[in-house]
Amino acid sequence: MLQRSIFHTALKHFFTGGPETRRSLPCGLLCAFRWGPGLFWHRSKSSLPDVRERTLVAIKPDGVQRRLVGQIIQRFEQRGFKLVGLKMLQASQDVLSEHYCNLRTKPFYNSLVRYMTSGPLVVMVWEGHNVVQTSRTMVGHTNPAQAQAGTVRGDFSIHVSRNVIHASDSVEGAEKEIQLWFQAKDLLDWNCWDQISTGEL
Ligand code: DAT
Ligand code: MG
Repeated sequence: MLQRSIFHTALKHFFTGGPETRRSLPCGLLCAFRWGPGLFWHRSKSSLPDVRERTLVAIKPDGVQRRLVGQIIQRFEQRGFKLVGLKMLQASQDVLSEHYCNLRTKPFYNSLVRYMTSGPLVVMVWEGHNVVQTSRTMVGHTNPAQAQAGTVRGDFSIHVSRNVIHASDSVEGAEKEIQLWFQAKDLLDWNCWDQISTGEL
């Protein structure tokens, strides 16, 4: 229906307009038919800011052992974020000492590294508007005893030394952590079909 009215309007301009119009119209018409109503839908909309923001989320060995991977991924998917990288791995001491470099002097550092190397991790990169801050809210307080119900730590954990999940705490931190855990070629740029309903205003 929309295409038919575009066609009629275009024809009218073709016969009533000048030579310029006659030269450019066939190209415009081709585009209209090629892209259809989607072109016009997109034109009237603008994207949310920072839809390409990314963060690193890791399910720690206790989360994997307790088979919480599916439930945790589901929370991020349901929230509207886009998964752009995912892998399961056994972390090395080297990567962990880089990842937790600001905690090396803490008394719990050695036991933290022992715990983080005790079994596989599931490491992910999630993308979307405000994903860094929103993920931190979804993950909850570092100490699960203080984490709100409804957060991952508040629902699945009782002690700071077994707090199930990691999420980057700033955009700059996320960039560093993503580079540490992933190679650029392992992150996928793909288009979500629900982008228009979740990411455009
Ligand atoms: P977060 O993971 O919320 O960013 P963080 O960066 O301060 O918290 O600490 C990294 C991890 O170190 C945390 O997830 C669990 C562990 N940790 C922090 N404080 C601890 C403590 N007091 N005792 C034992 N482990 C602790
Ligand atoms: Mg941290």
